[in-house]
Amino acid sequence: MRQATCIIQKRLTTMKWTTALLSWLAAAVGLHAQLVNPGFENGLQGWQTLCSEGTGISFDTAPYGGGTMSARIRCLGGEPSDCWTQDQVRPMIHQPLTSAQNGSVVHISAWVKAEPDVPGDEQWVGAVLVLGWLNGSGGLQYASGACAYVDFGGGSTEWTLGSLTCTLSGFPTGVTPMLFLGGHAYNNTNGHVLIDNVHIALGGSGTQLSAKAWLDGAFVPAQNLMRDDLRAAGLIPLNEPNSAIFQDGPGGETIQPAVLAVTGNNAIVDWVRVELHLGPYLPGNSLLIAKRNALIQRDGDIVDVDGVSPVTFNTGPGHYHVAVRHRNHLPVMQTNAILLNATATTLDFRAPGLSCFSRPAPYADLPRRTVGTTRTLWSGNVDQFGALPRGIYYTGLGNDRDPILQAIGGVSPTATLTGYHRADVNMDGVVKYTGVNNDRDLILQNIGGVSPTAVRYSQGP
Ligand SMILES: [Ca+2]
Ligand SMILES: [Ca+2]
Ligand SMILES: [Ca+2]
Repeated sequence: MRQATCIIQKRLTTMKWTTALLSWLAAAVGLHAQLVNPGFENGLQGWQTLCSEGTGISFDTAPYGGGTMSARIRCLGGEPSDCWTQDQVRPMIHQPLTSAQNGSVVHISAWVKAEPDVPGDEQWVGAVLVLGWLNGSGGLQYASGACAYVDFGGGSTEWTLGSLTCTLSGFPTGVTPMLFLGGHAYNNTNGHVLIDNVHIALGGSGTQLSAKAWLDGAFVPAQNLMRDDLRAAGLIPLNEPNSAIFQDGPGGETIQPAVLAVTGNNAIVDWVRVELHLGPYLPGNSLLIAKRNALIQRDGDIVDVDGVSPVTFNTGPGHYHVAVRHRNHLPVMQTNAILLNATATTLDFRAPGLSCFSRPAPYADLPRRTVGTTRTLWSGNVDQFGALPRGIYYTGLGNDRDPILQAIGGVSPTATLTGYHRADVNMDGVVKYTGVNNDRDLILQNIGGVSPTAVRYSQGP
């Protein structure tokens, strides 16, 4: 077995210009764990390479959600000598890992695809990731350990998610940790690796977010507020209900009773879940880095368990996709990863201009509901699991309507039930199947209002 070599070419910028740009960006926006041009939409801008001009990187079509371009790196193709470095590490593209140091936990994800020259050889073609540094003569160097030299996905002609979480160690004093990416072909194969959407986050704590959203079930357009009937009736639990509903953990967030005494625009409507994801190009196929069970106010502010502060996550700075979940709404996730750190960033899921994930056909659907000039999370997802693909169903096995009838006893459709229940779609504290303000009609309305077999597909993670 011999190793093949991938060669790359810096195409759009000179090294000096790239370095100047990085320095300027770092100063301008307080760069932390942020890669420049992580999706190769500007070619190799922001990326550096050890190779000379004229070698083999090109650009190819991107995966769904990856923009229009990906980096396509040649393996085994007439490599110039300066593309070789010590230890036979093949040439790679690289960027500094701003803010990272020994002891830093690093989460990295990227989309990877193998393109073997001979069909069927894809199992031997994959991406390689190195966390290292440039030595005194400008060559690649790396320490041993989990963060050093990693096979990073590929092996398939389909786009797949490569990911790594590790702790940096062995970096000499004074060097800048660098992320290097390239390809690797084994077993006498030739080909390319395609790479896109390289995302990075650092571990730690204290990352903050000020998100805003509307829950459609509680939203009252005439008031431009959500109703807080659950709070007013004393029905909101002091312990987060989400971990049991979403069947994950650890959760355990609690609130003090005084938080639920606040009235007016900042009154608490309910619990929600906010999640930080890395590297998705399809909903349901991303890497969950951190989550927090939080509260949502009548005016849409999503706040931490004190009822007023931005939500704080148990992770460090990074380039995240933010998702919001609620126990009887469809989740939503924004498309363009944003930089989050210890200074709260605002993200408004009510804004029409915010791009949110949608699946490719045949499960493409509006990720949010349009209400006048604003956007809400779709209500009526009473059963968060149920029928597949996940979504809001009115009929069939695992639909979201039957749980309403079951909640009120399953016999008399005119019965009602007071309390904190997922079947209470409009969040007024009463589960109701027929009559004025019932919870069933909203489901029919949200699947389109015409055909009861229509489905509103979930576009969330
Ligand atoms: Ca791209
Ligand atoms: Ca459902
Ligand atoms: Ca209700």
